[in-house]
Amino acid sequence: MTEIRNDWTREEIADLFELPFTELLFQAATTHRAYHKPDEVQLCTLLSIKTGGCPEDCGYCSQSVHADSGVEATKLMDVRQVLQGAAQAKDAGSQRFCMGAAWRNPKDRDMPAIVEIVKGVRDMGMETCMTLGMLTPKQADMLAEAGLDYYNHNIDSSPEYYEKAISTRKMEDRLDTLQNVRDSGINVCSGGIIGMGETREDRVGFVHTLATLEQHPESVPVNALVPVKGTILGDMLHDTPMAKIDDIEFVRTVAVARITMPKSMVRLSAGRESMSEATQALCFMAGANSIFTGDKLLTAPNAGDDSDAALFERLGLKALTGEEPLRKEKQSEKALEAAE
Ligand code: SAM
Ligand code: DTB
Ligand code: SF4
Repeated sequence: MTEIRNDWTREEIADLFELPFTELLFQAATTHRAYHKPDEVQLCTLLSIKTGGCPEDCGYCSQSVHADSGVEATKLMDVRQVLQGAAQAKDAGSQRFCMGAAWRNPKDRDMPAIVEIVKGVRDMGMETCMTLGMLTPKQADMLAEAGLDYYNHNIDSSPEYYEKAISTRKMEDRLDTLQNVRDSGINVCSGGIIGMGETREDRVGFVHTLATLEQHPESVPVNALVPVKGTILGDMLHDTPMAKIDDIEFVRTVAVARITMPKSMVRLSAGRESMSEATQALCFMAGANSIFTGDKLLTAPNAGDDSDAALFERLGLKALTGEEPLRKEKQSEKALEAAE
């Protein structure tokens, strides 16, 4: 069995990126098979529980107040509404419900509602994931106590590229929160975005940062930049010669993440909507074994359940959860009961 290592060097990771594509894919697929069933893909669904108006200036994000993307700012959704979303996701066969808030960090006054949401979704029998920005150790402990299964907090890129994409916080702030999450006992979900104009070296640094954490994140989302008009990076992609990420380079990144973090779930995350089926198939071959389903990510469109069902059929893939989807009415009833 492929050994789990936390002592990867940048050179070793750069060498993996340099392998002939067929060899890289073979190594990644071999590693994948040692820890996962290659025909099973985990289905996760996203819901933005607090959209827009975020004070951070992440250059890719439609929800930043610094972007002119037209995304309307909302307040935190009420519990009942969130549970309805979770019920729909469960009916559609999703295993995990991931909830995102456009915050730099949650305020202490937000925590009781967040705790109630975690408990409610968990009671419906779904895995819960939240991404709320930076957390203090106390907040992480509160979420752990509520039963939160995963916390998503992306490092997004290499330490060097990070400060080019975001100025309002540092990579170390991100790593501190990841440590707080780890210490609380919640599973860690951390990945990043490919195609922000970073170099190959940055992609090496990005994988290196994750693969040398004391314990690898249990989930590693690999997003392709969704170029949203009105964001700095989105506009660069639309209006200047900054090239869209090459599909083969994207697949290489997935493969290198798989080889260096064999046990983790590698999620083919944002950006699937503009990816061909052939590229997605290569990502699954390279070891991606998780996706976001449903027709919306947080604010951006996603591939949608029908096209994913068709893709799974063509590729002979199946959803990781063995559970039969419940009837809509039945599940919604349960969700509403739980909210009362
Ligand atoms: N505010 C919280 C935070 O930043 O951690 C949670 C929400 S934030 C939208 C979650 C992640 O979505 C970001 O870390 C980033 O990796 C990803 N993301 C945001 N906008 C994106 C885009 N346009 N394309 C691809 N990924 C994006
Ligand atoms: C992650 O790595 N990707 C998801 C999730 N974690 C929260 C978010 C993708 C956001 C895509 C852009 C949008 O919908 O606004
Ligand atoms: Fe805010 Fe998160 Fe968007 Fe950054 S990525 S602007 S922190 S919502």
